[in-house]
Amino acid sequence: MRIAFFDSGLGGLTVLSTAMKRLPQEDFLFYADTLHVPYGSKAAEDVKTYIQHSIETIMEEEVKAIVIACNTATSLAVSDLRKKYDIPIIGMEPAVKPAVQINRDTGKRILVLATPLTLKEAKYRELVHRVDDRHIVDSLPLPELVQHCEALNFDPEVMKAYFRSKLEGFDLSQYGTVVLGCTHYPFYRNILCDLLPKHIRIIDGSMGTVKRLVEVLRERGLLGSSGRNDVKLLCSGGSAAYIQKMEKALTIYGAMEAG
Ligand code: DGN
Repeated sequence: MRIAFFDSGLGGLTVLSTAMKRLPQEDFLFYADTLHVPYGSKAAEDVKTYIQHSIETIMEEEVKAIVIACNTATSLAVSDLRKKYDIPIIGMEPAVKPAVQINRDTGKRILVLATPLTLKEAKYRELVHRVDDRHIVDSLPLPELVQHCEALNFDPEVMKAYFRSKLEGFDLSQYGTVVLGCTHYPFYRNILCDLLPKHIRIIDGSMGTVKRLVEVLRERGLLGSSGRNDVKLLCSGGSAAYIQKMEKALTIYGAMEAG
């Protein structure tokens, strides 16, 4: 059986890509709710309905676990989904906890980049409240970045100009870590790396999520040994053009990671 990954669009491919490297003997399914991307600037109740439909579609396939490879969808729906389904459901959250640990003794601040919806949700506020005892976490919504990614806008100069405009007003010398709190954003890691002062470390939640996935599969005796690292790509609306776009994005990200 396959391990399913779900996102509104291309972002979750960054998590899938990490999982494919870590779990070469598994097969995967990736479902993008492309009819409704982006989630991050829509009404929470509408997005919950889209997520529910997407999960129902995924459950029609033979899957043994679902990774909600989307911070926005996790913050809105993961608890309800866990109540409803028996198979393991692994969620994501912005990597605030590791960022606080990294900066515990540096005297530097942390900047979390995410969608407006993720940053607005109680789950995020509770997370920050729980781990940010020294009040060093700031956040910045990037409402346009998911659309840039969906349009495969990876031109370094155009995107650097976008990030510069968003980061205007931040004294970056004060920051030690930037957290990519949306699974679309790691597509821009290299561009951000070029742009940000060299002392800033950029982290995301993929590794932590995949580590949790492996633990859960192991606990439940679900780790595979005969998979071929095969990926089945699906999307709402079933557009062949979007499936091609997903293939292209996965290749772009794989090359970025390798380089
Ligand atoms: N990739 C999603 C996330 O991690 O929040 C955002 C997707 C969206 O539709 N905004």
